Amino acid sequence: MRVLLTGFEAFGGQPVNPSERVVHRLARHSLPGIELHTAILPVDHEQGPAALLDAVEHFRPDAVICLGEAGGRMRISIERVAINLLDDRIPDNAGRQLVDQPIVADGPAAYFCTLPVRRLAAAIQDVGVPVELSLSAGTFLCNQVTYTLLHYLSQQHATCRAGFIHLPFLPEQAVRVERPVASMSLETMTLGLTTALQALAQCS
Ligand code: PCA
Repeated sequence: MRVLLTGFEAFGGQPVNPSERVVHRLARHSLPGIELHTAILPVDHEQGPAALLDAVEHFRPDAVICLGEAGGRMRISIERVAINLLDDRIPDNAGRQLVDQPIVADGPAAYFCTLPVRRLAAAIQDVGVPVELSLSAGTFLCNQVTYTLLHYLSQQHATCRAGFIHLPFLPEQAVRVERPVASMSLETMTLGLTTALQALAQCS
């Protein structure tokens, strides 16, 4: 099974993004039954979605898992839906702040992620890593790339499964935040994602 795994570069004044770290860790593992391709996406409303679609067209994966940071979440969050809305609380890394705009004019209101989300969550939980299913990927880049990807795959009538997983802060990020905030170690996140990839390969 060919899997494309993506992360995002750092944003919002943080020095790192846990998703980029996890992608780099997983790129070094070899997992039975999986041909893994990776990409790091810019936090940029134009270049981020474009880089993801380029990688999909280049690698022709059977499944895509996009990763991103959701500082403040307590668990690995497997997203179930992407909505047709951009509404930024902060600017992207190119300084653009988009408010109340559709991602695709006249596109459907939402797409469901097509990964086997419950099976992935059960597998991650079984190895002792905190995980949850989430009904909101937000209205920033993570939601935008997911919606853009699901829209593209739907237009292409592609069988490729796709979805998004948000990660908590790393401990080194949480210590920089004044209020008490949850974090998860890179080792624990990597175990969770390795387990998710193995579960995905078993579903194919
Ligand atoms: N998280 C942001 C964008 C990049 C990232 O890692 C989000 O949740 O939209």
